[in-house]
Amino acid sequence: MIKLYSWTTPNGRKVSIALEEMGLPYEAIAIDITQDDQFGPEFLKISPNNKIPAIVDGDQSIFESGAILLYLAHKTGKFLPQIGTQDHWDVMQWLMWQMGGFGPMVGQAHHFLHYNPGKLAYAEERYHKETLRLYGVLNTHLKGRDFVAADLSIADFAIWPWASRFDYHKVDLNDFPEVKRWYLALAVRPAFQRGYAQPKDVGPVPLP
Ligand SMILES: N[C@@H](CCC(=O)N[C@@H](CS)C(=O)NCC(=O)O)C(=O)O
Repeated sequence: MIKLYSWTTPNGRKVSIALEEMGLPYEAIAIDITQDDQFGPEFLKISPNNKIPAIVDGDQSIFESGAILLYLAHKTGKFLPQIGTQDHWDVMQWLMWQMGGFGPMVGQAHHFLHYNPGKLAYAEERYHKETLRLYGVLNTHLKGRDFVAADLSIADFAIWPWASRFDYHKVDLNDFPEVKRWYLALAVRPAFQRGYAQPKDVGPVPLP
């Protein structure tokens, strides 16, 4: 059975949501990053960058959430269209958009606006502005679409858990109605709700 090393954060939930949607059996192992579990020598053997998530599947060991999502999509043949099609690259480009922007930048917004407010006005402004810009891009893209790409995909699994922290990055989803519609449609899916509650249940999916 797949072992998922994770915590109750957007990057961790990407993978638990994917596992739930794919119907893959897994064991979620809590790596409490508030207690520095991510620096433990056993965990570093599978995640040398000392960050969650990581998975072990038989003799395969993978860290970096984007790589894990791709691994799971290839393993199951689900949620990633066949390579060579535009649909495939639509998923890939939005997955990379999340990994390179709507994760790192929004994460910095969390750092300065939620965890350490009032310490550095310039950084708060910079990352909030960039977060709002990224929401604008996503909002425009989602017009007339139910999902980020043609169908539900690993790109939705990657982006949605970050949007679920709208409160941390001080975004009113009412200002981005297409993102709100997409977010709410996925929030009611039982697999998203089960994945959100891993590796421990800290309350229901946030609703705007
Ligand atoms: N690029 C990595 C980022 C992972 C990441 O930032 N994980 C955070 C939690 S969401 C973490 O483990 N932080 C612990 C630390 O920085 O010490 C991925 O997508 O897997």
